[in-house]
Amino acid sequence: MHIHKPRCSVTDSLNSGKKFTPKTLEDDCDNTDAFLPAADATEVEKQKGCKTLYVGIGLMVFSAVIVVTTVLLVRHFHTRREVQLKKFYIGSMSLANQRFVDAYDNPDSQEFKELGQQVSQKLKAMYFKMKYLEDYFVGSTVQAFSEGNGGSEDTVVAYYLSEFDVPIGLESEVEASLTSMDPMEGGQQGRMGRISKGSEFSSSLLINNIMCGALDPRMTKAKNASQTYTYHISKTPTGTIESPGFPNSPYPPNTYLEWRLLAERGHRVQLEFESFNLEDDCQEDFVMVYDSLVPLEQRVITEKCGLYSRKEPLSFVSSGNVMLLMLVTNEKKSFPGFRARFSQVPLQSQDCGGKLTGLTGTFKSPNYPSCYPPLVKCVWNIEVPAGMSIRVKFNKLFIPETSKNSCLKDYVEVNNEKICGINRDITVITIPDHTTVVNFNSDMSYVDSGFTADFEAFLPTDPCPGKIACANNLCISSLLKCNGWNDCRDNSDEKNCTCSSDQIHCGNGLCQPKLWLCDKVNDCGDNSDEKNCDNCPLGQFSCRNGGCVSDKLKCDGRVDCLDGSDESKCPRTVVLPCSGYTYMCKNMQCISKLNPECDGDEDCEDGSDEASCQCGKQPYRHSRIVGGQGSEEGEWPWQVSLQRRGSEHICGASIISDRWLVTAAHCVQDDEDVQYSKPYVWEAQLGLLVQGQFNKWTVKKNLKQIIQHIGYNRDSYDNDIALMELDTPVTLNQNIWPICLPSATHDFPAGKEVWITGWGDTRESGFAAQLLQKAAVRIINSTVCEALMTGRTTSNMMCAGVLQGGVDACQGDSGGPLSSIEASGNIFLAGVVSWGDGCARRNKPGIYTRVTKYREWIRQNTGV
Ligand code: 4AZ
Repeated sequence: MHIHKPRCSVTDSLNSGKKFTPKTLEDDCDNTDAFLPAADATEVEKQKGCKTLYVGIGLMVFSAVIVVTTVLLVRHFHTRREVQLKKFYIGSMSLANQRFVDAYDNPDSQEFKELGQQVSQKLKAMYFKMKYLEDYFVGSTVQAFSEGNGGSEDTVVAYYLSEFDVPIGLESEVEASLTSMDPMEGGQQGRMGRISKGSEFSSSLLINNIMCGALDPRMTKAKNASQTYTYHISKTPTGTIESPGFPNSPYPPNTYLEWRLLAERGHRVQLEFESFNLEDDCQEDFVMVYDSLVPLEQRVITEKCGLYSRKEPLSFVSSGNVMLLMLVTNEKKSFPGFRARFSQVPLQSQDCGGKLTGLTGTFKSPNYPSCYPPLVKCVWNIEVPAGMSIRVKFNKLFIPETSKNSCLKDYVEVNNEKICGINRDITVITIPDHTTVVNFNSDMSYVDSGFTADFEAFLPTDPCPGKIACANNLCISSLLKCNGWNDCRDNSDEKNCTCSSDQIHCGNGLCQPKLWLCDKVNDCGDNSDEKNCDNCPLGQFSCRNGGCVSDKLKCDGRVDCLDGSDESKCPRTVVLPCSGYTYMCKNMQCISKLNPECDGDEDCEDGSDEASCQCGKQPYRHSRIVGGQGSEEGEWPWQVSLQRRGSEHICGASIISDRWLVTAAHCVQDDEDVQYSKPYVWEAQLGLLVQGQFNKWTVKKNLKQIIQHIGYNRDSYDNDIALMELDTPVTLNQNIWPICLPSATHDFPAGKEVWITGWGDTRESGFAAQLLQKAAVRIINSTVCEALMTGRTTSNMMCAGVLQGGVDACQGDSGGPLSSIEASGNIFLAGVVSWGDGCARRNKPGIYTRVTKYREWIRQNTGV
């Protein structure tokens, strides 16, 4: 947004304001006193004639000064009020009784100019009837015309830009006046008002509806290039749009590009992104898609930036026969950009709504899992045999909502219940009738994937034949009741069970293994297994090492708990004697704060806690449509696949710098056939997602050296850590990036969620994964782990897993990272996959090398 240079030079009058201030006026009045000196009466008398003259001149000058000052003051205040902002508003108006002619596509044609002139005049006439608009209106230009897509054959839509010079402070009045031009009419029209009073205005145009909005200020930033391309899809049935330079070079900075897509009457525009990689900050570079030919804020279909994987459908459909794609870039970093394919689809081809009969059936929002169009209305009439009831299950739901649980925007409605939001779990609704109606409505902006649903008929007397009913109306096998697993997804199958002697009775009626008591994990779901675990009496603070100190000693700047934990989570960071519970800055000072690295605050005097924080960042914008455990491209850019040269994947590793990898010592242990400790045996594959699939972001590297920890014990797996040096440094990219190394005193508390990743076996004695897998597990209390692993763990190991079973690392994951996402968003290497009793067994966590124990060793050997 530019500040408009006012017509009267405001800066002049403001800068020279001193001349026109009341003080100057007083000064001038004071000067007039010099003409009336009263001290010498003779002199006064002697100079009588003169005096009259002086008084006359004095009065004239005085009056002149007053007049000039007043004029200048008035001007001054007037121009102050007139400090103006240049405001642009864009809009569209639908013109009834106008037949579209091809010449309207060409802004240089006589026809375009003539109709454009009429539209501009119409706008002027309308603005001149509105308060505020009349005073500040500068001019309008028509940008484009398109053929109306409604029922009537004869409509043309005009797209225009209107300019106003708005005095500062009156912006909202002008905006209100502009929006009052389109009074709300009917809920389903949303903010698109209608004006059907064309005959009121001077011009002969008849307006069906009009919509107007402020231009997004980000769009006025582009300084280098601005360009508009127009595609008539009737003439090019499908085509491709690429950002400039794609895929060979990054898109240019400071660019504003528009692609106008026009389909034939009775069609919609379809736009599918095949590749999408922009800067991750939508304030910098972004793509917008509009359900309009101009960037009207009310008609934004989507705004995108960042990186999207091919797997996620990024596909949009317009409500009418036009669409606008826009790319805006700023001066900073450039990324590869995008490629999108456009086509047109018949308006009526929408598979949406209809009659559904029978005992079961499925239905989904239009285009699922691609986005539904704006302004869509679907009605499904479900009818099951008389006497039966209906159960509707929404399996996935991606319907954006504006405010919490209000479903004011888009929604699906069953039995008068509106459903919206993002829910990957099942939502079940039962209808005690044999018929029901399901509605799906989208408004004119922001779309998403929608939903998939199925329905089934059931007898009210037997809602779950041969099964048991969950509280959420799902039916599950009766064998699943009280099996310790949440099969209903609302835990109702695990309630009211009789707990056995080796189980704890949770406050909410669940039974959980006794071992899980006080392990800092909320296993019951109501935290009752973690209550009353503090051994300290009331008024005492529980130190992390189990000790107790008076509550008053917490955060007093002195270490009172033997482990210093009474000073570690305090508002004030203090310098303390160094211990295992303080953080050592580069200048060797030790500070009390727990995990201060990269938390956004400079806690060390020398700022060293925030000095190297580019590590551990996921450039990838997460996809939501991940049903299973597959990773996305670039999600774990430090993950390495260690392959035996010319053979297959053997172990994982983590990138810690452009030259060094961390892996497990047991991965580089020689056996009778292969000397795994030798660098030439290995090939490191970086930036890989799917085994065997290479692209421009993947890199294969040879190794220069392998450093196995000297204390590695092949029997106990103690010190199971090794370093690998690449033969040449790797160029980091969005899929190849180092993970952060935690300081020696970094705390990964029991219960914290951490991520395991790898191409290892997907089940015990199973097969290796092709696609990089990921799973969330939790850090397990060392005492609990020691008991579960029958004393085979050491302090150099840490345990993580899901004790219910089912989630774990396995053969082939060894050497890979245990990634911990810290509060700052940086990801730290908490562990290295080491060993376990089988895979994913109940009460058998995975065992990981505790990386904090090796921070100094890594520094000494690699300099990282
Ligand atoms: C392995 O053989 C292995 N369940 C790695 C991790 C685990 C088990 C085995 C943990 O590489």
